[in-house]
Amino acid sequence: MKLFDKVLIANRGEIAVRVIRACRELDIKTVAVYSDIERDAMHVRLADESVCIGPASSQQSYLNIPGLITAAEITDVSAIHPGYGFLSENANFAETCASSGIVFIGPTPKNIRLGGDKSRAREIMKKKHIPVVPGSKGVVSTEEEAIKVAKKIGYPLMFKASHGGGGRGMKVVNSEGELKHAFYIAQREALTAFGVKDLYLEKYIPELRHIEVQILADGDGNVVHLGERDCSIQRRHQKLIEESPAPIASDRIKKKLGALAVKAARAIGYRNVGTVEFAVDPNWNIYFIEINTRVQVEHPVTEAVTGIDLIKEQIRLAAGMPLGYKQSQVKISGHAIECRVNAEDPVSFTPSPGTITFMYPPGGPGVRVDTAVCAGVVVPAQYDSLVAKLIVHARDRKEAVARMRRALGEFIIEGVKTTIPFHRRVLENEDFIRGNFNTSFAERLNGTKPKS
Ligand code: MV4
Repeated sequence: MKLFDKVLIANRGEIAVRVIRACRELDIKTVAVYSDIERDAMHVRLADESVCIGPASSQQSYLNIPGLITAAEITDVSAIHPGYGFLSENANFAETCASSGIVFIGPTPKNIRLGGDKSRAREIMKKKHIPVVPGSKGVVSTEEEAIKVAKKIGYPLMFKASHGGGGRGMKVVNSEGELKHAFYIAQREALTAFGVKDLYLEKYIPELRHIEVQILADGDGNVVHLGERDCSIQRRHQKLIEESPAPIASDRIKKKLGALAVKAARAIGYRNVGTVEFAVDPNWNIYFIEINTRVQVEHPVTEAVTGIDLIKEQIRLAAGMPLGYKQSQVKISGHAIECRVNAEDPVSFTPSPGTITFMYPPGGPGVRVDTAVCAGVVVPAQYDSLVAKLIVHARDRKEAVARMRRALGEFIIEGVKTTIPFHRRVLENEDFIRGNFNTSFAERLNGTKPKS
């Protein structure tokens, strides 16, 4: 049975290439879309057809809903895959696809809306007895209300934008004296960045591990999890290294994370591919943080340890196929690590766009490189700076670390600065090797944050 005849990929770069590969293996024809400056991009060359959707600016191309729907109509596709970023978590886009008779390869608009409304998601999880960080009941609309909540939960605490994401619009408050100012700053930031000023409060957890669980759900109430990923190595909310399983975590903690994620997905009637994000404190207390309703950049580490192709599953589920396996059939095998190679200065992380003059990607046993660039290609300044994802898989974490070190040693990119030297330093770090790290690790390594 054919899932779809033809799919349009509303994205660019390595994720567009990744989706095209899945479609080709499923015998589905592909349509790439591109902006003026990406006429010769790899995703355009690899797709069966392509359509120019506008000028370089994302706003006028990859985020242009009428342009994308028109491209889908003239190429007669039956579905659209949004990738990550851009329109992947835009409920209006998912709805527009549906009303145009096009399947949106992702969760329902309702799922996406709830994922985007973090204070409401928090309240739903509380009702289902999923642990959340102590904080406000729903949004805090006034400074007086915030002070009242703060008196109850204590300092430090954190304002978060209800409709925020990726860590933007968050403000730590250390005392009542700071609260008023932080409230108005956070409110203004939320309004300008997300168009909604709503804030909620949470007790601030220092030194946390960011651990997320991959879930799959069909429309018949079947939900499975595919284990967890530790994404604690990040800087300014940009993840840099992810791995699966989570290092050091006991089997009991991993089981608990998986069960909580499945419970969370059921609580909201989730379908398709998603991620439940948790904060894990130094005492291994687990708190629900938010739910991400897209396929994530770091999905390959989960693919490596489960052997499951997440993009194919996404497409199958969107076509209405039931989940093909039960939880007991999901087996985690070995250990996988991903390093994000960005065209950025490896110390300051400032973008380094330009022409790649030479590139030699690593290979050999257990090595995967997801990229859409090669020598001679321009890394544009207009989009995110990710140029390649280097993923290794080995029998255990020790071997995965050695394999990643070996692969990073082989990787040559010239013409633009990259984060490869940063990754080489991390892979030699004693604390990283021991699995002893949290979200402060990258800043400390670069000397920008003292050890408390
Ligand atoms: C937190 C937190 C501490 N306490 N929530 C960042 C991403 C977003 N999804 C959730 N994030 C956090 N939520 C509570 N209650 C710490 C983070 C966080 C973080 C905060 C400030 C600076 C860097 C950070 C890196 C990772 C996570």
